[in-house]
Amino acid sequence: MSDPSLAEDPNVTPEELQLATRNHGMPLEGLRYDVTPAGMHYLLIHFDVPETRSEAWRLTVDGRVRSALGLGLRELQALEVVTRRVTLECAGNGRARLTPRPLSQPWLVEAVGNAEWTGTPLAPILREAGLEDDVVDLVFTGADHGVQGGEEQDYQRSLSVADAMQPDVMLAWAMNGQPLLPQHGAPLRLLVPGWYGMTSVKWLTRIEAVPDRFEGFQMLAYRRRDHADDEGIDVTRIFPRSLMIPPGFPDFFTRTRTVDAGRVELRGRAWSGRGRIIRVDVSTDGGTSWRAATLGEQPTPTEWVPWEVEWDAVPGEHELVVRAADDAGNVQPIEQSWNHHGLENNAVQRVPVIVRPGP
Ligand SMILES: Nc1nc2c(c(=O)[nH]1)N[C@H]1C(S)=C(S)[C@@H](COP(=O)(O)O)O[C@H]1N2
Ligand SMILES: [Mo]
Repeated sequence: MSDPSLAEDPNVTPEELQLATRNHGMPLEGLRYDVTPAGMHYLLIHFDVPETRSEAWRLTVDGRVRSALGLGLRELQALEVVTRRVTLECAGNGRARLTPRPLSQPWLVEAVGNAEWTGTPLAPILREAGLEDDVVDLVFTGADHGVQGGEEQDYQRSLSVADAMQPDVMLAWAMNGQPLLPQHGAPLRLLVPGWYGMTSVKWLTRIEAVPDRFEGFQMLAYRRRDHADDEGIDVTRIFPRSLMIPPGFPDFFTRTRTVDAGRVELRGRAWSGRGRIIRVDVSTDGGTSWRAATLGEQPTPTEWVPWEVEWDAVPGEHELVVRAADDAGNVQPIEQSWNHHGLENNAVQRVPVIVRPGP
């Protein structure tokens, strides 16, 4: 029996192309910037960018709380202000490389960005509202609305009380020093450092405290399942990944790289939401032999780490491979294991390069 949510054909469908042109990735040369320029940051929007005018907008905090809150943007901005760099990655990054291919946003590897977000910590707001003792989850609702999997819905994700109270979880109104762009969640979004992007609800309008585990559509959609009927495991924190700044220059259509023979400086970034990056290995022969890259300093704990390694490139065709590991024991797999929605696909990056004789 064929599953209509999977494609055997390697060609993307018109529906995937439609999603891919709306939701762009970060051009990999964007890895050059410590902080990703807003227009280069990847984008993932399930439905439409909703119309949310800041003057009329209010955040409601209600449900199982002692005092419900209604907060305008100015009131939020009068609270403690924090600025934090956060590497955000979509849980579907890498999906398009799977066979069969789960039909959704067809990411290759570029669904990532490292922006500088300004906002206020969430925990004091929850304390101010006063969570009742029986609260299990906090449900975050966005202003966007649509149908997915046959179910009409507002975009909603939840966090357990313990996860929501983490000191680095914030409500953000600015990105890279500018008010949030419409496509990144204006006027306010949730930001949960270390977690895959689906948790960071954009166009946030409501936080509801509930006494049961929330099992809305977007909670069940982000479970790693071996097959359609598998109960699966919640997708939460980001597994390690490393990417390189594409060396040399590209071919327009195939993107294959050409570099001159001689000494080539390979550089890139690595990140993990599960621990500290402790190792990045680079292969210039398709994964037969590996060398450890030199890790740069990680400016803050919630963002990516720069790495570099020198390559003495000899003429011919080469495949560069990069693999990161964190101190929690997670290592990028060489071969990707398959799962039904194509989530958490952090297989090593492979970059074909043609080395031409030096000038
Ligand atoms: N309200 C709302 N929030 C959302 C989404 C959405 O479609 N609606 N997409 C999520 C997903 S899947 C990701 S990966 C991130 C992407 O954030 P960005 O577009 O700012 O990079 O937003 C998350 N927050
Ligand atoms: Mo995502």
